[in-house]
Amino acid sequence: MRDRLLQLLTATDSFVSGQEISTKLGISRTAVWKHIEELRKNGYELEAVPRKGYRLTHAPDLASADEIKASLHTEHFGSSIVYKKKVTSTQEVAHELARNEAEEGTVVVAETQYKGKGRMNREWHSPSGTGLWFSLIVRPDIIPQKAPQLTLMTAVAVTEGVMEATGIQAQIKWPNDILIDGKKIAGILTEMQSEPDRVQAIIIGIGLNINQQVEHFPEELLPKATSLALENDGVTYQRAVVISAILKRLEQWYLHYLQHGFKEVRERWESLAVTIGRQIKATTMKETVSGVAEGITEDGVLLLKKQDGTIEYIYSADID
Ligand code: BT5
Repeated sequence: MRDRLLQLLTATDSFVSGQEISTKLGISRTAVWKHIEELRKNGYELEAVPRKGYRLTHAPDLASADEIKASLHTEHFGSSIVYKKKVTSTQEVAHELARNEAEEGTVVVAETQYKGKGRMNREWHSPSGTGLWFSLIVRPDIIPQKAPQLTLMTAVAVTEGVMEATGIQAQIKWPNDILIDGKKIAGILTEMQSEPDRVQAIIIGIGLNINQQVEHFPEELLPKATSLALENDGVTYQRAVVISAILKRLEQWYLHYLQHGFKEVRERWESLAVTIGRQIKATTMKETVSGVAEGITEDGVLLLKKQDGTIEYIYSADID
């Protein structure tokens, strides 16, 4: 009920009458008033004028299920949202849900993670109430070898979602970083539950720095990380609106991918990537290789053209 009420109030800058709310939500005028009071207790500011109705003047920055649903325009991504104040990692919660048959499109979102993780068990810094730390469960009918394509698809969706919600130009760094002006704003971690020849579930984890100010970052991250607020003169964003934009893009790209395959995802990825066409250094588990990033393969493998003209296939590495 609360998400539908919020949807009505956020859809317009002007007043919504108590009668209209009562009719649209199928509840009494007294119930409307009670819900409005409840919103006020949660930090919403509403103007109430007799015979005109209610007008939302301020919404707090919350990323709970109700707030997200109020701004969400998807078919099924986010139709089930599990919201937690504090978790080890949203990936862990989502894995558990996926093992217990959670439906495709389920989203786990947390205010903070105390064991937020990156690739290869690196740490993901997730200070409370500042960013978006969430995991999405999908169940594509694909072979496990194709799963890396979903990391690249997610990078495209996050980049587009960020640009749409904020107007700030973002770029992709292979394979899973989103950058603004060369600094990391988001990271993606895709993990899989599968049988030998079939994917059962893919858990797409996304960490996006939104409202952190300088003091929220540990010193070692400051030179290489940023937040949307820092890129916007310290002015903060509504996290629910940003996640809704990302989920919308994710759903669109995912449906496109299932229907038409990886080709257009790959083209879009290459057009948004900073890495392509540049001289880079790829540090893999066993060596460091330098060359020009030529593009990616159908499987999301990075193609690196070395000075002697030969092509090196980079499956997993850190790029400088
Ligand atoms: C990633 O790994 O970039 C994937 C991060 C995925 C995080 C999400 S949050 C929701 C879900 N639940 C989880 O537990 N994880 C996912 P990688 O490419 O390995 O980058 C990790 C490195 O990024 C670290 O070693 C730091 O250098 C840096 N880093 C850590 N926290 C950061 C932050 N908040 N912003 C920018 N950089 C960060």
